[in-house]
Amino acid sequence: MSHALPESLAWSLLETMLLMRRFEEAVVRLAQEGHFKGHYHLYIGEEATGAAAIATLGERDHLATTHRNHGHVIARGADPGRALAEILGRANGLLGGRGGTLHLSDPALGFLATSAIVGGCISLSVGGGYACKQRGDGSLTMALFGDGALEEGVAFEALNIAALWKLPVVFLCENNSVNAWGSAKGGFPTLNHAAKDLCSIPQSVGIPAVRVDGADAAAVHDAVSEAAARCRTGGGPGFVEAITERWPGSNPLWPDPVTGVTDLRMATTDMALPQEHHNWFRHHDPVLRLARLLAAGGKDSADRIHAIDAQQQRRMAKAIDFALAGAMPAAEAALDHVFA
Ligand SMILES: Cc1ncc(C[n+]2csc(CCOP(=O)(O)OP(=O)(O)O)c2C)c(N)n1
Ligand SMILES: [Mg+2]
Repeated sequence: MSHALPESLAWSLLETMLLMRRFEEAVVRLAQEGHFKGHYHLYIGEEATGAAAIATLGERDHLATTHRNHGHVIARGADPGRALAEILGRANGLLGGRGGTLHLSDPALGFLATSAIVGGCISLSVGGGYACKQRGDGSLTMALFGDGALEEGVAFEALNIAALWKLPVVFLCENNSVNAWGSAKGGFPTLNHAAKDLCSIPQSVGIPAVRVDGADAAAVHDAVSEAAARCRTGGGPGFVEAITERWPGSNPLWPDPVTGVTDLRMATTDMALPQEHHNWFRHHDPVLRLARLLAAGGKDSADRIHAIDAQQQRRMAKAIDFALAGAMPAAEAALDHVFA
């Protein structure tokens, strides 16, 4: 694998990842201010995986995702205002305010129904892959799921059928359990699996599987491109395990923005990194990591990074206004879309 991104791709991934990051920073703030209720999950720490993987997809491809979906929907190009409005349960949201954070998706962009049933998206993606194969147009379906999803029985069945029928499905496992507290320490639930090597699960049914550093956009892009190319030429499914360090704010049951609002000067200048969460800032924050690589280009590159960020922050400010201006769904619409 080359492990280097073409420069224009690196810049466009940074742009996507910054929008994802600023989006999540807005979500946690709006939650804390009481603009929506209920549990939610942030994608902070996993941006390089979703951005790089989704960048390999074409218009006709499908995606199926999970409870930790915000970044996926943004990376696929959904309108951040309508996505935020959906999380706030507003009628101007992507799904009319009926899906909320857990089912956030944009059907017009090829998202099959997003499932917060852990493992649900894996089986949906097999149906999507079957449809792609029937169409015979070289399209594929990508399943984006957490490591915990591999515990579910349906995951093994789905891998087996995809392998038997040589379906064009890219199974992207986002393993965010490195340094996760897990339920034992009072944190968010994480993986309990007898298999210590998660790649051995797809490999047992003959699906090629590779493990990459999920905070390295180039490594993810290489691995997913290879799996996708095999899918598109009839070679059957592929599996990529992208490993990321758990963002400290996603350790407690309720997200807590412990690392603050991302300050890109940590990548573009030699400013001292905060003592607390030093390792996160230095080694694991995928946005800072890509920004550091690009900032190595010198002052013009650093200026460009800040300009892109300012642009994404302006986009998010408009998105927040749009979402907060949205009305709640009308009471008389409560039974719309109810089939039984
Ligand atoms: C079928 C099912 N069982 C249990 C849950 C409760 N639950 C929600 S998230 C979660 C952990 C999921 O871990 P993983 O798939 O790795 O996703 P992560 O949150 O780590 O991104 C569990 C057990 C659920 N939503 N669905
Ligand atoms: Mg997980």
